[in-house]
Amino acid sequence: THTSDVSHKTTSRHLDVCPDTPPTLVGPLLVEFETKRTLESVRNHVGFSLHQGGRYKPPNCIAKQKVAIIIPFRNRYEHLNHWLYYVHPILMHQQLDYGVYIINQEGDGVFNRAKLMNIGFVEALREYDYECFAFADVDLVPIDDRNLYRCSEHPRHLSVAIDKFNYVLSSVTAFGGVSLLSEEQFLKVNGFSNTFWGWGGEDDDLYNRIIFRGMSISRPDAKIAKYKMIKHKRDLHNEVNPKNAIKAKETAINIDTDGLNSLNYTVKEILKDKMYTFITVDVQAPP
Ligand code: UD2
Ligand code: MN
Repeated sequence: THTSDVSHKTTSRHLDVCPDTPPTLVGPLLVEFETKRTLESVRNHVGFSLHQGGRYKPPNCIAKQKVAIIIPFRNRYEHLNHWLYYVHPILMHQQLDYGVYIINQEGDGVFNRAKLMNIGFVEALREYDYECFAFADVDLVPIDDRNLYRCSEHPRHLSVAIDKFNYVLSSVTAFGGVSLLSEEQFLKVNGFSNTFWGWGGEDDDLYNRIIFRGMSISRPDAKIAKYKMIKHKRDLHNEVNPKNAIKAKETAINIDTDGLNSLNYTVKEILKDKMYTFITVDVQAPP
């Protein structure tokens, strides 16, 4: 009868695990940053399928992975609008169960990208049972949705071919930009170091940690792992720190004592939008 049909639909809806290759992918995408995008216009564009806090789950299958996207942030609102506009639809096409976490450094102290990543890892896990963590710069937008934001057997570097560098990988040990680690992999390396203040070195140190703990890194094919970087100058209070290059050579000395197990910070505010969870933190920057 009609009524039993309805109850069948609502009570015993059975979902299968999503396919390995999402059928919803489209391939190369058109990405441009000339258009001015307000947060409001982006929300109208992508907000309808998202849940509060920048959360999404594929409606017709069970996602292969639960992924937290962690974005280190301070005063890059224009970039953030572009990122949200382009990357949300990509992650949806990829059929991920995901959440977007913007970790905003409070104040004008020296920026600390790596520490913000560690904070994002801890704060995201407080909210949901994430298995995979994508540590992603706000200014990098993939231009091919086949570049899956999924963890694999080894830590994974996704930003292989960036327009700024003529779509050529800068070095075989490059690990900055967008990189993914499973919870287990991230715990194994004690996360990022917390002591890379200012620009540079923290990505190399994470790479060293991975090698030091007996893992290697993997990368998708450069033909699909393509990105555009939104043009920018070096930010104020994120000057190159020459100490960082030296520190990045001392990973073996720091890995056990400097990282997730020594992380100290204060959450100042947690703001939930449809498109993200925006967490403002005091990272205790040196005076
Ligand atoms: C490179 C790396 C980046 C990181 C950095 C050194 C690539 C492709 N990128 O990027 O991952 O290792 O060097 O630290 O290898 N940010 C703010 N506000 C600020 C400063 C930084 O939001 O005031 C965030 C933002 O997400 C930005 C990221 O930190 O994308 C990295 O900073 P950047 O874009 O200035 O560094 P860049 O492009 O040299
Ligand atoms: Mn950048």
